[in-house]
Amino acid sequence: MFDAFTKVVSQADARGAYVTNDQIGALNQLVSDGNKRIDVVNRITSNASTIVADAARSLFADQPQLIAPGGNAYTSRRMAACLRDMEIILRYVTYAIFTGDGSVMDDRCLNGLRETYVALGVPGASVAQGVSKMKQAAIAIANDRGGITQGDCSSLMSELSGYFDRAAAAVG
Ligand code: PEB
Repeated sequence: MFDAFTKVVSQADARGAYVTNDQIGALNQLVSDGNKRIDVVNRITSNASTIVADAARSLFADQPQLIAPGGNAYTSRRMAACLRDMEIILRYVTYAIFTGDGSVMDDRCLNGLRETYVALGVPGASVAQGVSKMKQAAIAIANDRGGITQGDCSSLMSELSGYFDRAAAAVG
């Protein structure tokens, strides 16, 4: 499990090299944009249940077979498991955006998840769809220009979007 700093150190160490000026520059930028990053984590974290519930509602509207008898979210037990899974994935996305590195999400959430879903008979493509719906909702909330100091969040938003895409691609 890395963050943006330990990832750079680990890669430099593997090459037996010093950290480069470019790497220092990039990390410096990360520090100076740190408040934006923390605001993003804060906004997603404090709206997590809305993000999950809205994405799930929209997923079930698109794929009503999931909640029909025999579907993978039919019975409250499976529905609860589904909402929980979406919440787990969202939580790991917040860790990734917080640390500026996706390895915690890869190692502790996505690794083997596809195989788990295959074994359970849960449709991975539907989970991926749910993740991409969470992405829309999370970005709308994180990128809301209201009530916050104005600044450029485009690279942060594309980084955030990338973590959701990575999670969706891991199961879809
Ligand atoms: C992954 N999900 C489920 C299970 C596990 C995970 C290990 C089996 C054990 C259980 O039921 O609790 N657990 C989850 C995860 C991590 C972890 C992400 C990461 C660290 O430890 N059903 C749907 C949707 C989808 C869904 C498509 C979007 O219709 C999910 C939500 N996951 C779902 C369902 C089950 C499940 C389990 C329905 C229960 C399957 C079953 O028991 O029939």
